[in-house]
Amino acid sequence: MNEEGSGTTPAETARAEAKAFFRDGEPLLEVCEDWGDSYRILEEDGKVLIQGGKTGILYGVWQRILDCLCKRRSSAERRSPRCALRMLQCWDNMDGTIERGYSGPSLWFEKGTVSFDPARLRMLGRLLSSVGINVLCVNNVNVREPAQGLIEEKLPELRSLADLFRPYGIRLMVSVDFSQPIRAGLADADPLNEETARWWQRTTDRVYEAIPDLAGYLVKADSEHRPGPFTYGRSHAEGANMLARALRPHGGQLVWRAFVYNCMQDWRDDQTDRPAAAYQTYAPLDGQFDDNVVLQVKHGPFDFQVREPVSPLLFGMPQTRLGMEVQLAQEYTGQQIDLYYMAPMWEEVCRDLGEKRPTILAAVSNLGRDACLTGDPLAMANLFAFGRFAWYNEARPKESAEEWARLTYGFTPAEEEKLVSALLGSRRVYEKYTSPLGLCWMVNPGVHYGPSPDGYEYQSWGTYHRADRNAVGIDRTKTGTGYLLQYPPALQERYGTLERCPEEYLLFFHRVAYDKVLRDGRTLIQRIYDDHFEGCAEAEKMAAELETLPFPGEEKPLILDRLSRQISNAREWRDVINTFFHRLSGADDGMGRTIYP
Ligand code: GCV
Repeated sequence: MNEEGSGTTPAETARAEAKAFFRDGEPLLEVCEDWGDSYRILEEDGKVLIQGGKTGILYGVWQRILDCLCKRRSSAERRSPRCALRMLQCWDNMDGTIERGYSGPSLWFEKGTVSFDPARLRMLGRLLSSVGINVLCVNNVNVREPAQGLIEEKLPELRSLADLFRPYGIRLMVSVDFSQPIRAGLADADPLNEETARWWQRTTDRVYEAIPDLAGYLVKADSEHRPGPFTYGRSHAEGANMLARALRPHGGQLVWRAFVYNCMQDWRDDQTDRPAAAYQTYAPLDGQFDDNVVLQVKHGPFDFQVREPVSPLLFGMPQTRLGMEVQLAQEYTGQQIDLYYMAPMWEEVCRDLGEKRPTILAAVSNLGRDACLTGDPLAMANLFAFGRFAWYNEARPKESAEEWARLTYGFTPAEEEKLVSALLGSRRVYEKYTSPLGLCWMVNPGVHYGPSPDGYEYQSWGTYHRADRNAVGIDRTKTGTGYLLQYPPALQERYGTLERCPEEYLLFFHRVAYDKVLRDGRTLIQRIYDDHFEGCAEAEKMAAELETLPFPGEEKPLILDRLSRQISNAREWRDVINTFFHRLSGADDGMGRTIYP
């Protein structure tokens, strides 16, 4: 991307981008005041007219550019985004580190201050707006000093970021600390204390004087030791509404995360079931949140595992504005070393949600200061696909992978086919060598990369598979923890019996004996062995295919390095997990392959 095209309003940016890209054959642009993010592209007698709202006009220009690069006609339909809020949430700390970041340091924080290369951030603004992102939350949800200052003494620094992204139709959001009034000298942060509410109102008024179009606040409360309303015996509706009311006069949104569970569980306690926690906390509060609150729910009930069923909370609060959170940062899914294209996961979740498909989406960012922005250049496919998924109802994983590959590399059709099929198969391959059949949490604790079958088994995080010499998995049906009952009846039916439960979720919902014969005729233990052997072999094959592709000079070494690390990782997973189950079960592999004693 070059630097041309940065205007002061999105419409000016749209004009500059169109001029720079189309040069002589510039399309006509017409701003329709009340169209918002919508646009329409009309082609007649060789002339092109793009009509769009104040931000929609920019999306229209990006789409026209994309259509031209993909050598296809533009649709004449008026297009509106599926999601009004298409948020990228960055877990950047002000010391420059990124929680769960795999792409180098923060692009805008360094040594406790806001510090950035304006040209690079303008490039980023173009990139994000070109995929349709319209909200950027700049700091970690775990708000630690000095990030609290972003809405106080460091407000001018926050403003410099907002000014920079505004021309691209991107509004800033900031993560705030629920206990922040205490930092300012108040006795407590009780949401029902009028002093607390007044403090937030004053502070928020000042924030909006500096940044009138701030999208709002993001809050992680009472989660993993963060402060929250529970300290004062208040509900999360009371906590969220107090903040939402400070934002309301300014049109701001309060995004409240529903990632609440007991992270101090005793592993001996088999009654507390972490996946059930969010629903237990929030479903009773349905209808109590103000209408500028968004309750942001992770797509699965655990925490971005390789495969999880859809979170039941996404069905359970019809009177609440719900947003769904996905994670582009590959915390549990290969850390931007192993290839893992995520769009098929989102499609699967939305398929199960049916008409409850969310219209507010947030993604945890996978960006950093690395030259290619995403550590692994191929991880950019996830950001692209997320933007398309949030904007276009009909965006499909395959289509997004093809578009991204075409726009990025301009390969021959055969080469493009290889890349797209690697992307589309990558999730299943990763799942097979790490955690097939709904196994979760066999990662190394803390870092979350590489195998450690018992690493989380005797810890306080509620993360158990409870493998013993006879069986593995947790019964979450009504004969077990009862978690299944949080789902609507159709999903209870689907997940509730061994016969019907999709195999990918088997050990998530059921406790199964190793010698149980599964639907495909193999025993559970044989499936565990087979999946790990196959996943590893498939990773090797995929790497061999990708190595033949003519990636650009600066990317090739990065990609090759990651492919070879992926193969080592896959072999380690295969051997560690198979050996773990072999030792426990005493069952030999029916194929006589090497399992280390
Ligand atoms: C930002 C997981 C991650 C944490 C993260 C947390 C969250 O537990 O490991 O790093 O904290 O999710 O989503 O809040």
